[in-house]
Amino acid sequence: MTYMTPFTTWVDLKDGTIPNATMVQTQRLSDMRGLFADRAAEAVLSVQNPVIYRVYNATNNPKDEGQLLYSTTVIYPGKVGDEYFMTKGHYHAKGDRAELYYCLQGEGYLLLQTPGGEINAQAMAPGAASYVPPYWGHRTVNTGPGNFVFLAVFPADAGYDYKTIAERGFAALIVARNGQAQVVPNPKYAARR
Ligand code: S6P
Ligand code: ZN
Repeated sequence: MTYMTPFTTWVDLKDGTIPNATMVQTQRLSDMRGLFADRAAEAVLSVQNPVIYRVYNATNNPKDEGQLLYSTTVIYPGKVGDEYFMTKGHYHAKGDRAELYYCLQGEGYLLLQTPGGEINAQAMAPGAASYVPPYWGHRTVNTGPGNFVFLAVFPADAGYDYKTIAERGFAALIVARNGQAQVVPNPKYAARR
């Protein structure tokens, strides 16, 4: 038996970055084509092509059963039309793998849905430890004026299914109505038949 060496990764609490990240993924509007509901607003903003969020991966742990991965996500403030900046959203490729999100900065929502289209929205602010149970698709949304930052811890073999959400969307959107964040039904959601 060879034992893996324990280690510590530091998160910069000022901004949620991981200075020694093993990988940083930058997602611009152009990487999220068709995910925001308002296509006309998307087209206007695509000239600027803003960075919507970054993911700072903390480890290179092997993607084996029993291992964990963790990362921070920084979602920048902004809207496409009246829909707040958000992550792409995914189901885990191994659907039974759960996940924990711990909010470090800002305000936003963890938006979840079952494969059948049941929606759940968890409000998050610093200190919120929000649980993604097995089988729930999940996306995070920045509804605040500053960055929204959280730490995610998940089984290393969870994997990603982005296709289902790219094809069907989420059953709900989080939009600004009179300056307030509201969870509203997505008229374009393609329910499973
Ligand atoms: C991974 C975990 C997060 C997200 C990240 C970006 O299981 O849920 O680290 O990957 O918040 O979201 P997305 O939908 O682009 O992967
Ligand atoms: Zn996940």
